[in-house]
Amino acid sequence: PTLAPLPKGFLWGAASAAYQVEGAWNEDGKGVSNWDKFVRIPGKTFKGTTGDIAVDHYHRYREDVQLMAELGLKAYRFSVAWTRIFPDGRGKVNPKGIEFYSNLIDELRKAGIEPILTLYHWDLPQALQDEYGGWESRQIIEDFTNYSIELFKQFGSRVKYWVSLNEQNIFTMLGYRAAAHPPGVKDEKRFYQANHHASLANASVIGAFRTHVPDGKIGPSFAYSPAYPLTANPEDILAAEIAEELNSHWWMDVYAWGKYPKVAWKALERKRVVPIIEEGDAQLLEAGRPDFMGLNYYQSSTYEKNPLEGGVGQAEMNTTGKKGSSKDAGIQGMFKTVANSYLERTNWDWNIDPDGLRIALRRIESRYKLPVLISENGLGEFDEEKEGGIIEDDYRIDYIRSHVKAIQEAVTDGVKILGYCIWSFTDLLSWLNGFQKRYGLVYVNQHEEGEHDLSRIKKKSYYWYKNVIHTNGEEI
Ligand code: GCO
Repeated sequence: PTLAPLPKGFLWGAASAAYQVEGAWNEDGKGVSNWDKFVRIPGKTFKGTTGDIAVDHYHRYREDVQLMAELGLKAYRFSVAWTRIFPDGRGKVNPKGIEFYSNLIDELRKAGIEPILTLYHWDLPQALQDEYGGWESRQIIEDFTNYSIELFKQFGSRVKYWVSLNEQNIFTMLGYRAAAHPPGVKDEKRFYQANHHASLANASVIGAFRTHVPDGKIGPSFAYSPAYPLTANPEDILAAEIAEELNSHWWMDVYAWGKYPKVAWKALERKRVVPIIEEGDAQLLEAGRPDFMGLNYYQSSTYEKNPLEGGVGQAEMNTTGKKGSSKDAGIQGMFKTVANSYLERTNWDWNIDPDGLRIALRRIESRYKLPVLISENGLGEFDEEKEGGIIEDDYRIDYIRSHVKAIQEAVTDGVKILGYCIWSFTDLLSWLNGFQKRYGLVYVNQHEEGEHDLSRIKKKSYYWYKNVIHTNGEEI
């Protein structure tokens, strides 16, 4: 069947995050973030890599925007480092921080590129962690809201697309359940409580957005990995349903409706890990309905019944599969994550499943009736620079092509999709994997060791994507 054309004005984009690209970690009055601190703990990251320099976007943003313009990019998603705006998380604004993002936004707009601003992509001011435990305190709601309002006021007239929290499910799981990210905690109860505060902060910011940027659009970016049952055995089907509830609806229902899924709530109540809900929380959550669901899609997840159900810690945790993520400590004893033999896998052991993107989009449409902004999708691989500065990443082209096709199918199915941001524009620092895992359309000569001059080289995928944008997806 013929596929419906993508809407005019479709936001063909690419994305990044402050900590992963900027560098300049202690310049121009920037405060210390939780990541600045965490990466200095021996053994936490690949070869001890840090984002101190990252890919030096802070100093090279003009060159980077120039490359975006040449590509014909319609949108660029980036995040603001909270510590550049409020070095200690709150208090006095740092004018140099405002200046940097203001210049970046102007540069993008001059090039006809729509800025998509992410308020929080994991780099929390360390001062707030030290003072009151960051996301574990309800004080974070007020501080995150005030920081966001400052950005709404500064940039609201020039930026119309905003992402509130990036992958709340991942930063809370890896930070509080798997101890792989800061603050390095492994505790179910604390995880659910910190996550509840993050949901409240998210809703509070969306509420404030309505007053400050009435003509803008805002939503969270959720790392959704749709759940499949391994077989038609009803026990596997049930396991996949429970996984979908606990790993996805637990967040997306709260975003869309301000309510936790009831069946999952009951299950967690029995395990005594549900968060404490205070008076007024329900109203706050309900007032935080987003304009779109931001979807970060990398792969699907397959489940079977856990034969040891009721035991503790046997099942593997489902995140979007971040390497170095971890074993679960009990909740997912209700199901077991397994490999899907129908799907190929990347060198980082993530499955490649473009149909999963279509399924994810269809499920969001059916359940939440919200438009979707695909805020991340892409392929992390080892790229090799050949003689003469050539990077032939045909595997990335194949990956993106199949996912663009899935988007076209989903549009044909009736899903409303605002845009598609490839993760990532340039190569960038992988939080835990250094510079060996590359996602960019543009190669950056940056390595953990050896010579690196941070020069930018367009990959084969860059040229390919240029034509995709130019033909609005007709030639893929
Ligand atoms: C990595 C990860 C990241 C994430 C992104 C999530 O390797 O560090 O894949 O790049 O995809 O930060 O929003």
